[in-house]
Amino acid sequence: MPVRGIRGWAVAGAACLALAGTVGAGAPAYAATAAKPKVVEVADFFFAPSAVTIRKEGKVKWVWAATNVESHDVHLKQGPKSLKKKATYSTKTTAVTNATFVKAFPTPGSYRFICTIHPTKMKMTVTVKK
Ligand SMILES: [Cu+2]
Repeated sequence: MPVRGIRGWAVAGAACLALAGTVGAGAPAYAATAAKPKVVEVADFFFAPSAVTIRKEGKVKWVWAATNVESHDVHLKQGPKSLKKKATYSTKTTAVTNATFVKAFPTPGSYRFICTIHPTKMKMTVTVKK
């Protein structure tokens, strides 16, 4: 009986892991702890959504819209004071379509992004929770 009891707990634990793995349908179980990036569309002439909140270490993925006719970039206008390597939070080039930009955010705080070509129209914020 004691042996059966231990096995019972092991099965329950495995079931929890399996459940966590189903969050990203079809994703391998080992990816269960890696959160999917929040996707932000880079369009003519807006970011959508214009504000996202992620957990510390979370990621944002900017995806340029296929319907764009204008060039856009992603540029960090202002980030937390403690942020290192601020420059890596901006794209090095502009793109019209067929571009993505993925960035991880290990430093909590508020990040303001703009498109340098359309700085008054295209603004967004990323809030990284502690
Ligand atoms: Cu733009």
